[in-house]
Amino acid sequence: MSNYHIKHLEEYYQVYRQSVQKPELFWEEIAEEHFVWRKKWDRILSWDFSKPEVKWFEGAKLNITENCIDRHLHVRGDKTAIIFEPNNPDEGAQHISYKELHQNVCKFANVLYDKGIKKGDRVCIYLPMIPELAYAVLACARIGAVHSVVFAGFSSTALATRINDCDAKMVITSDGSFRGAKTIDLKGIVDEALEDCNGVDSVLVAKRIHSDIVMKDGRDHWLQPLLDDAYNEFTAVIMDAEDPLFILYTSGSTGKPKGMVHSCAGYMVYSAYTFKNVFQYKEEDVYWCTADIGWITGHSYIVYGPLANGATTVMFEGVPSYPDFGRFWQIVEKHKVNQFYTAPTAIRALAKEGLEVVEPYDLSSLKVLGTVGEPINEEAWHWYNDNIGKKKSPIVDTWWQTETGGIMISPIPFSTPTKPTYATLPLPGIQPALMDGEGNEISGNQVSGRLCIKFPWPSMARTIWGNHQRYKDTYFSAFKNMYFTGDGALRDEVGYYRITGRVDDVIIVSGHNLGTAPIEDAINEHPAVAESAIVGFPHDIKGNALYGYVTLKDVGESRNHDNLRKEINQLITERIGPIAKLEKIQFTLGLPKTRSGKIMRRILRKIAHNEVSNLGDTSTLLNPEVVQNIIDNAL
Ligand code: 6R9
Repeated sequence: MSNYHIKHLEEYYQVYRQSVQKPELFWEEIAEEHFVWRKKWDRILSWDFSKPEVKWFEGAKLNITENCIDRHLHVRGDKTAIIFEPNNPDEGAQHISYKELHQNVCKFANVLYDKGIKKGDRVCIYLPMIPELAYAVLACARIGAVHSVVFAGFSSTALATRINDCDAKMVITSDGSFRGAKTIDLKGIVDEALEDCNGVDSVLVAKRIHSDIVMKDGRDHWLQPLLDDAYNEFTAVIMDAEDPLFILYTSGSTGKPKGMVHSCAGYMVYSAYTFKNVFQYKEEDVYWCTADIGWITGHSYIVYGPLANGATTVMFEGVPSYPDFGRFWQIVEKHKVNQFYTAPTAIRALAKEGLEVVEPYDLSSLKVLGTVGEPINEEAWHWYNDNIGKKKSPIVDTWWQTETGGIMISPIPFSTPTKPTYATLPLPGIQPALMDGEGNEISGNQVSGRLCIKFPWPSMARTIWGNHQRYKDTYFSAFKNMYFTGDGALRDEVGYYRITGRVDDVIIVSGHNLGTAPIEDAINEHPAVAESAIVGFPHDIKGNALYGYVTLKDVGESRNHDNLRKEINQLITERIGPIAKLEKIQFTLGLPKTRSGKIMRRILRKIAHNEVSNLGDTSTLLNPEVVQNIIDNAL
């Protein structure tokens, strides 16, 4: 029996038991058999959640790109590693073999080296979903530089914050990007961001949309000529197991984004192991995850996990609606996709378009369907199951986080019976716990509580870049000796988990985590605004949308409210990005506050949900009178 590739339910339970009884042995066997190491570890695991400090495979030496690329060259060098499907279907797909991937990554690593990038330096990558993005990520890993990919939909301010937070020396970008019928001026956004970033001394620019852009002398370099001149071999830099591999920013409930730091060895082992099991990937399969590499899903399940298994992974540049709403299904047919992984928000948007855009396509290649990013509602689950999977492809509802590095709770297809809206069972090695308000673990089934994890797993983030205290406060302080996820969950009668949503001030909109604080900060920058509060409310397509309550400085403000709304959303777009725009903006006389001055979001949330009959006790508020006014004017 191989504990690397689970094939039926009894095997799952058996492997799971082993993984919990002897976690070190379990992960050692997997690390030993399925990866190449320059030197094996001295110790499998040491950990202390009170510090918190976690180390996996300490003493081992490796380079993840030797596992994702080099070791495949002899066995599957001509196999397609990446299928690049461009925004415009008329452009035609590109098939990049493992040999070509090797050459491109080596050349790119040489370019980085020539520009002075060394092991440990931070490189910010701000690119659309084009092959250069994958090469850039892997080239950083090959040279030992820490990549920080910033989703190329973030604004210049958001980009600048992320560049400065990790002191990136270099930015890799493109002249622009295609998104459906639109183009976006990425280089312009980078230029604006760099006005506030002194540490960046070079910018590499890939050519994608062939727009006229300004290149700053001495700082900006076109990428392609450098790649053309670069040597196509580059000896991978040997890394320690616990060296940082990358930083990826995620929203927090307060203030600045958190730069989650992932390590080389543990991340590699876990992303590869979970990819193999959750998607039941077989050698000839074509796998497609529709996420952007700017998010953790793209890191773990477009790049590292699939490539570490020698898989063929599709990289799609475009959007589901261009040139029409059949685009996803057209790609599935075209590349005979076997595993398809997307977000509930995309499923809901596509379901709305009716079956006319699905039916023309042959989806018979599909074997496994996945979802990630937010809870999937029952209706969307059934639509996906009936119309895309034709009731024969199991849906893996995968729960995990940027912080966890890999999928934590998910069915294993063909082993775990699925249940709509349930992420079902923990993967081997994962020990979830539900906690009550007093800090006690809730045992038994048919219970709900706050979701924690009580034992380390290899791909957990090791720290927040530059702020270990915040890492401790956010994840390890709510419950003693537990990693706290920020999510609520319930466990049904057979032990299946259902994630019920965030229990903190993070709102998930279209699968993107948005912290309320940075959005409120952006709104409050508007000269007419006194203060604001954001809550989520249910939205048919996005899952949640944002409802903003805004108090103006001059309550009798005579300016047109619609103009103010536009200006506020414009500010949010500039500071964070269009994903954080408010669906509804209500101008209020005041915000309900506790006597200590804390905004009572609970009440605002209920009003936004139109559940005003049950607001609870508002008499203890500092200003109970504003509540009725807010209810009367609710949108
Ligand atoms: C991978 C990713 C993490 C948050 C997480 C939770 C929500 C993710 C989910 C899910 C219900 C699922 N989430 N997957 N909720 N069911 N299958 O999305 O990472 O962007 O960091 O978001 O997303 O609330 O805590 P990230």
